[in-house]
Amino acid sequence: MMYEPLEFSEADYPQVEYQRREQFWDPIRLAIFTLVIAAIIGIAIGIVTHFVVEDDKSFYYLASFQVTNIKYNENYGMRTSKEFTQRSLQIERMMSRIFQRSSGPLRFIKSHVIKISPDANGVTILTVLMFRYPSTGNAERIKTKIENILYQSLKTKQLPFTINKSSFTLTSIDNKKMRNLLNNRCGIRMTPSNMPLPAFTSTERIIQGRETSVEGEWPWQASLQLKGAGHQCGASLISNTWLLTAAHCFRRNKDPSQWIVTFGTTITSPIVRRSVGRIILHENYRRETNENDIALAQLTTRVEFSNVVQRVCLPDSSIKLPPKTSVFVTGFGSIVDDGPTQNNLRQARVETISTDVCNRKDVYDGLITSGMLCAGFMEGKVDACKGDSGGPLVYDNRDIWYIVGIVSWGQSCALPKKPGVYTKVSQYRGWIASKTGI
Ligand code: 4AZ
Repeated sequence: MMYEPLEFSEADYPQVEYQRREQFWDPIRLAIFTLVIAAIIGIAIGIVTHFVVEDDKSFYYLASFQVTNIKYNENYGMRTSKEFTQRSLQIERMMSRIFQRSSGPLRFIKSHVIKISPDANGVTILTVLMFRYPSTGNAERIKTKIENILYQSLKTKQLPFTINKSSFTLTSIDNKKMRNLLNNRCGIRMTPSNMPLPAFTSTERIIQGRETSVEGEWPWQASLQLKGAGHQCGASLISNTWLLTAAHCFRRNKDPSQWIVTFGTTITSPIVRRSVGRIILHENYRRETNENDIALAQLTTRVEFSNVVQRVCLPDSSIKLPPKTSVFVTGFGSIVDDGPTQNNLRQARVETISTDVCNRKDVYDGLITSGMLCAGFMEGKVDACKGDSGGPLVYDNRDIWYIVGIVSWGQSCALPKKPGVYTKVSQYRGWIASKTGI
């Protein structure tokens, strides 16, 4: 997948002047050389001890407090609304200001607002707070430290929101409770050491190039394979047993017993493998027009969620992404038109394109219907391609990922004015619920 231009750079071969050995190894050079090597070894030992010996543990808390200078807005009730997202970001930024650079071994990792509710004096904020502390720490004692830092900040720091000190409560919670609070744990990426994997790592990676993704970065990505024929399509995990994919993936074969599903970042050594028990195609899928290109596949046995296998969140049917919103598409598809499947999972950042623009005569000339969504770039260059079909187009809302599209079709790959066309998941929210109860 992820068709991106190859960049050829002309290598400059420096002219190397070879010196004679006796001249090179004079005593001064030897001394400098020894010092440099010693410094490198010292730094290496320092890095290793930092990671091995400094045995920090994560501590999670649920904080609740009143803010008296925010008026409640009814859109705060919907977690994907612009109002909730913006307010939450402001609150989270304030929490960073309060807890960052606090002295001692307590390290603030992040906060995540989970609820803004109405209150007689303004609003009540419910937020998860994550800290790291040496494993010798005790949750109750750390709680006192956190409270002290907060009370100190209320006195000394100029904060944008007025926190009612007497309303502040802090409860220690475990990892499982924390993940359940964060959107019932869908759409969350974690590193192997149980730290949240922030969105910016992916963006950085794309700017640098077209590296394959790391384990746990896209934990809902699955590969749909036909027995004897290998990878055919991508799919996304939306519960312990259900996968969302494209209807056109089953054109060749609709028999569930002929399909297997794998999870993990490579095709050849998957972390989890499952058989398929049921395939449900959209009743109104039309291969001539690509309309309603959506399907569900149910695994015969459930998968357990972990840091590397996780479900993606389904968006509310009301979610609206403005044009040019950054979204990511992932898959094992080819990197050139008609090329082979890739063994390593790849990712690409693309941007949503309005249906009006996508339906222009010089683009797709009216072929984009209300159940479709265009994403890519008008100049081409980055796109999904053959073999990425059925896979996810995801949107990051404050480090929680939502599946907004399913790779469906396009004229060739990465051509100018021919962006990728995706099934608009929000349009099928009711259909998914009617078949799966999710
Ligand atoms: C395909 O053949 C296909 N550029 C998938 C995606 C796109 C084109 C073709 C989008 O499965």
